[in-house]
Parts: sequence; structure tokens; C-alpha cells
Amino acid sequence: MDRIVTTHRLRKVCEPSPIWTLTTLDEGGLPAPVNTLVPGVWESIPGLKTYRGHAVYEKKLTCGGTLRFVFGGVSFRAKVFLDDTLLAQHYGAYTAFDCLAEDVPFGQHTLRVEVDNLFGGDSALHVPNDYYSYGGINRPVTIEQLGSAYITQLHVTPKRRGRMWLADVSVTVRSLSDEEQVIDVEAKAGPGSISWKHRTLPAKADITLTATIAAPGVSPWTPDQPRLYNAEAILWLDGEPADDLCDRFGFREVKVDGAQLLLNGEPIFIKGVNRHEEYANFGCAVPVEAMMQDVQLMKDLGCNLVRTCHYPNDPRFLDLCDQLGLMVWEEGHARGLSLENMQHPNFMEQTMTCLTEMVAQHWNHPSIVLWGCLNECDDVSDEGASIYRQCFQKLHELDASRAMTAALLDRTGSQVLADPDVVSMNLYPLWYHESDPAAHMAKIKTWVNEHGGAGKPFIISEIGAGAITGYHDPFGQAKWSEERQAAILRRQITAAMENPEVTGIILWQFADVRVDESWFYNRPKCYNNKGLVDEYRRPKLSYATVKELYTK
Ligand code: ADA
Repeated sequence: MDRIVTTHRLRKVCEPSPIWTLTTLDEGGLPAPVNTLVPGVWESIPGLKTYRGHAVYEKKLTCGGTLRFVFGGVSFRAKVFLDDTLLAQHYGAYTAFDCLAEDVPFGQHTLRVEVDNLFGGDSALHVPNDYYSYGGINRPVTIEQLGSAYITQLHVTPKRRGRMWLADVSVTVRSLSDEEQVIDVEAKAGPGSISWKHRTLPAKADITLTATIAAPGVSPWTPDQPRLYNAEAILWLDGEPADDLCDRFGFREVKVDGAQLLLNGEPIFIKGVNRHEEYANFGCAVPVEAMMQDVQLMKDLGCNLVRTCHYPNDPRFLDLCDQLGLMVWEEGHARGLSLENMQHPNFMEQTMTCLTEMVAQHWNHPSIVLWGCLNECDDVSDEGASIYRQCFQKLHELDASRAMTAALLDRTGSQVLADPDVVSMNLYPLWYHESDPAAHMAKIKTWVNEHGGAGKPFIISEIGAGAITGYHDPFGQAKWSEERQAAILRRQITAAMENPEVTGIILWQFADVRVDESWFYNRPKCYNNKGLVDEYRRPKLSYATVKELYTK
């Protein structure tokens, strides 16, 4: 299941059975091929907990015709072959990619995916970091059967005009034929619909059809009442329905008005958590049941937003946020990269590709209210600041219907405070330094105001403290005890909520996550232990504290 919504009723889609053969190729791997489940990461397999290297996934398929293979995510370099023919290559674990095999003779074929998770070389974004870069096919794989043309994209953008709602609809159709075709296209978005008749689709080309349609009588999407609507595009060839693409969307508007962030015209205060897409031994191949439980836990905590630190998430998680009413700050992949990291020859290309794929693939999710990029990268040097500006501009060009931001490091010297729609900063008073949270927030906000960020919404995009599950100090004094974490969070959250210049707070972090072994010094068990719940979602004492403050 690659989504929790139906995406095709006409197009034939199959999900191959989940057992694949995995062969590791480098030292530290397994002596013989093993069976494994896809999606999954190889670190779940006994003996491969720390394997970093090359591996081959293979799957025998009985199929034929024109096939489209869709990979939800492969961590983190992939080469896809059908019977030794290279179909596609992709870099980066957290966005989907597809490939076509045309006129495949019906019969048995082998789908082979060469994967590696080796740092260095051409990799600018996956570096040893304060989270783990796993190896494997971490998100679902689907196989689609196509005809001479198919719909590649259906984007619906809600618009508010006073009390009226409209929907901008955009449908892209791609020809796989050597000949020009005449097509009809029909699109529905909630109560509205539109038809385009007798359009010419040139040979082997794309066309995009756009329209604005009225949506009378609809209810808006809000975290309390997350009303969703269906969208559908149908392609007709020779008078017959030939292909379709369906999705869900919601009517909601995100606007920045001075220092306020408005949802459907109402100011919002963000009560959020940061969540890495990771679950205990399953790594970044999170089972959908665990995704659902995470969203339910966040709602139970009283959260209205989750930040997908530090990369785009599985669309099933976003579907669940749409469904249950949890706003999302989704961000491109990049954490804590220095100027030197950002000068890697592939950095710009990989960063821009990730942003472009993220926005195009997750466009319709009403839960996404903020796009983010470049967590705690270099925003101090001229070159770093210019890269931030290029990313902000890119996000606006891709989608101006949402606000954009970046979580900046708590330091003076940032040159980009005037550039994002929303200024966001990661602060750790009482954990990395002993400052009083209220005084520290006031000091930082004054500095932000004096250096270009005045009059914009200000979000504390990370704040928190560590605790090891089960380690107790009834006096609440010992660092890493559950009591000390709860006490620190109480002061941090209270300070943020009492500061009228703060637009929201996003706690670091929802759940404990594995980190790269090179980070072991400050990270007991090689985990970032600042979760409100541990990696198995067992609540720490801080869970109750946050719930008390967030639901008050
Ligand atoms: C940073 C960073 C997070 C995490 C956190 C921490 O703010 O953005 O990824 O490393 O610090 O735990 O120190």
C-alpha cells in the first residue's frame, strides 16, 4: 500500500509480493543471499545492523506491456534494471521516482535494484549525521500498466475569495506514442468539475491543462475539522476512458500577515513536535500502523503540527496527517551542513532536486502549511546566505500557496533573517547552556528583530532536553533523567507560550532516533534521546508534562 487513498480506479496497478532476494556485496555483509521484505531496511536483518555498502535486491515478475515502476523511496543511491537494462538512477532516500519499460514481452522478468548507502563521493546530503542514513528499499514499490498516454500529475490548489472557495486544477498528460493523439480530459475537485475536449497531444510530449473551478458549499480543512474532498482526472482516448489519477485535497488557506500566521484567516499558535521518520528496528521503513499510532499520539499530546525533520516524508504519513488533522511543516533534506559541505559540487543540484520532487509529489496534502529547507546549515557566510536565498526563492517559485521557512541555528550572524516568510530558530536553553528560557528567547528575538526578522512570524523550531527511558532521579536534578527532561520542557514550553512575540514552538523531539556511530560522544546508545517517547513509543515522564501544557 503506497498511499492510504485510492489513486487509480482505471489504471492497472499492482504491488509485487513483498518478498525480495537481497545480496550484500561488501565486507561486513552476509555470506549468502537472504529473503527480505520490501519496503524495509537491511539494518533490520540480523547481522546487518551496521552494514554500510552495496547490495542488490531482486524480484522475479511475470508481466508485459508498457510498465511504470514507482519507487516510493530507496536509501540512498539506486539503480533500477529490468533484465539487465538500466531503467533509472536516483539519489536520496526520501522522495519517489519512477521509470518506464515499454513494450516488454509478456513473460518472466527480473527486476533488480542496486542500492548503496555509502557516504562520500557524489553524496552531498546524506552525510554521517545526528540521524541514521539506512540502506534499502524503504518505501513501497508499485508497478503500473500503461497505454499510449497517461496522466502524470493532478494538482489541486484551494483559493479563498472572501467566503467563497475555488480550486485551481492542473492536469498533465504524457504521450508514449510516436503519433499525435486527440484526447479529452475531465477533472473533478470536490463539488466542481471541468472538461477539456478534443485537445491535441503531440507525439512523445507532455501537455498541461489548467482551470479554476468554483467549489460552492464546501467546508474548510482545519486541524479540528479536517474535511477532505476527492479529486480525480480522467483521460479519454477514442471516446473510451483510458487512464486516471485520483487524490484527496482540502480547502484551506495559509497566509502570513505581519507577525501572524493565518490558517483560513485565523491566527494560529503552533504547538508542535519534530519527528524523524523512523521506528525502532524498522529504521526509516516505518510500518503504516506505527505511522498511524504516531499521529494519534501527537493528537493526544495536543499538537497541531508536526515538522518532518529533516527530509520529505512518506506520503502515507502525510495522508494520515490530512485525515486526522495535524498540520505539517515539510522540509527538504539537509541537516547541519557547513559551508564546506554546501560547496560539494553536487550540493545545489541534489538540494534543488529534492525540493522540486517534494513539492510536486506532496502538493495536494492540505496538512502541509509550511515548506522548509536547510536545517542549521551555513547562513552566516555570504555564500551560505546566497544558497539559502536561492532555496527560498525556489520554494516560492514551486508553490506560492504555502509559507516557507528554514530552521536556523541559535547563533548571531545569520544573514537571512529578512528572507523567509517565517523566521524559525532552534534553541536549547537549559540543555546545551544554562540560560533561563524566557530570558534567552527574549534576547534572541530582540537580535532577530534588529537584523531583518522584525514583523515576521517567529517559530521556535526546536527546543528540548534528553532523557533515557527508565532512568529516574526523583529530585529532578540528574541530566538524562526523565524527571529533569520533564522539568526543562515545562520551563521551555511555558516561556514560549507566555512570549507574545513567539508564533509557535516545535519540540525536539517526538521519539528517540538512532544516530550515526560517529556521533556516539554525546549520544548514549548512539541515539538522540530527546524524545518524549522512546524509539518503541514508550512515553517518558515528559509526555504527560507536554500534554498538560499543550491541552491546557
Ligand atoms: C539541532 C538539529 C537536530 C538535532 C538537535 C540536537 O538543532 O537540528 O537535528 O541534532 O540539534 O539534538 O542537538
